[in-house]
Amino acid sequence: LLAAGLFWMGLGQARADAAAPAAPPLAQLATPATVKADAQALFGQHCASCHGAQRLGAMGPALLPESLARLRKQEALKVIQNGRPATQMPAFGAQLLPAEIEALAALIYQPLKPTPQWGAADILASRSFDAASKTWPSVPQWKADPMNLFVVVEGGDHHISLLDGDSFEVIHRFPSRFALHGGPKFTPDGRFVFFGSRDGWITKYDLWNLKIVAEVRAGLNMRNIAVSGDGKLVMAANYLPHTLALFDADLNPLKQFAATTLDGVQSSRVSAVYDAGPRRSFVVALKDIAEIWEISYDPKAAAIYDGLVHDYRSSEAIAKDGFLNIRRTLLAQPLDDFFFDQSYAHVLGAGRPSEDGQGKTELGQVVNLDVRRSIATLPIPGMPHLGSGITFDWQGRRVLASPNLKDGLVTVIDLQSWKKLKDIATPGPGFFMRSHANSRYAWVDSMMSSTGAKDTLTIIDKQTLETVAQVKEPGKTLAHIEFTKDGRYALASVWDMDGAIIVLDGSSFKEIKRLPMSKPVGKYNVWNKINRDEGTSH
Ligand code: DHE
Repeated sequence: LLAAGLFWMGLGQARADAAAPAAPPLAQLATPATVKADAQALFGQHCASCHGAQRLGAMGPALLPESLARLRKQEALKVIQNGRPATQMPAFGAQLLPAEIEALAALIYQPLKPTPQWGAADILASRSFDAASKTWPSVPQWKADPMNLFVVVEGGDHHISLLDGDSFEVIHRFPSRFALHGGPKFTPDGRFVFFGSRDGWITKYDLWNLKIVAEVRAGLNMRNIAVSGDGKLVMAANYLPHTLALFDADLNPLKQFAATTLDGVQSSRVSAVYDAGPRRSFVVALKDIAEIWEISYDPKAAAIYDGLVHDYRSSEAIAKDGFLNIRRTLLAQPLDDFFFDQSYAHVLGAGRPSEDGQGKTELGQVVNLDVRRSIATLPIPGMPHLGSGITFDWQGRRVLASPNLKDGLVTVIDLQSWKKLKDIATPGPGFFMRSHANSRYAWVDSMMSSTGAKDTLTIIDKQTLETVAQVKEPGKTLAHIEFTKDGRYALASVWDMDGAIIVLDGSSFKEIKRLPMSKPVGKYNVWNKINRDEGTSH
């Protein structure tokens, strides 16, 4: 069979599905009870060659409950029936009986027993590395400002486009791993970028030579990756297995951390890992354990670090001084998503309601990483998306503004008193918020709206905290802003299979240019990222 691509393609999928051939009404599909189909045998025959015999993924993505958490069963049936446009997933409607399709769809939501492992040997065996990369020129092999480059993740057909942030022309386009998620991470010189996929693949790409340097599979279901401030280490956060995996800059595996309580009794999915560059540490949120972790790569151990990073697995010296070991802060409840203040001493975090709906996680927490405890609660209603927060100065104080996944509002919080200054109404719940140190305005989407406001970007004046304008793309999902290096232009995504990047003037909000893109889920400006601009995500 051809390589397949069954996976939820993210928000805005409805349109892509509309383009696919119509599925028969689901009521016509026989249930497994009426026709006995051997799902395991069918999987082996039709799916295993691309998705792996164990459903762990191969050329196609993994088909495990963990990776399908966001794909409704009805959608899965449709994809098996009709295939997936713009991917290599073929349609099985003509070859399989409806009951067989149902049986396959049911199978892929069954957890694997025993739970699949992905240990050091698997990680090592998955790694590829282009040894010639050491000889590639250390200057860009293209003409444009390498600092004003945008890396655009096109989720529709799983490609990356590199966009010149001055001419707004595409310099290069190449295929990515399936379903990248989260922000790509850059080395401090802006030369290399690391991408993380939901299936656990990390790709290191040389932006100056337009080639892949190395790849490794860090886990089976991954959340995100972080690159150390010095560009020497890469950390991956996994849901499956319950681990963090550490690599050197060429993706040689260095160490795995089991995500468990200190006594090892309870294990947890890892929600996210971020680099706290100024603290020289990774900070880690755990989904199922009420702890936040800090893992230091502080060069107090510089001699050891620089000399031994490639073979420190054998070095006991490192284990002694806390270097690359877990420092736990105990919390009242787990954090799902968080944000650093400018000093990086504080983590502003929020949980999520538990999956059984019983969890009470309405309030955010402020955790001081030095005193190692929660020092305040944040008065934020709904479900703040703190990971998308931005900071700026307002009337002589530093404030944080965060969108909200549940309510149509942006909450502004004083970063000294931790008090709420204002809720700014937006037409619907938003996912991403952005500004730039040079821009007077902050932009937020309403892409979580269920009442038709997905097409609206709201522009807020950072000085008055008032809404000053809206930009609309009627009937579409308009989301995720990133600014040019100088903060003059804001780039927004039309989140469609035949979508676009729209370049908008950052002051007049007028459209300057439109570039066709395949569901450009996110875009990242090299300069803003490596300089940790206050208006962008970290
Ligand atoms: Fe994301 C970033 C978690 C669903 C697109 N998302 C992140 C990060 C986390 C996260 C922890 C920060 C990673 C980083 O940059 O290092 N995302 C989650 C979820 O928990 C959630 C709600 C559920 C899930 O299925 O994981 C979720 N995310 C989505 C989507 O449905 C989105 C809209 C589409 C998609 O492609 O999956 C989506 N997430 C993004 C994007 C970023 C991101 C584009 C990077 C934002 C940035 O500008 O840095």
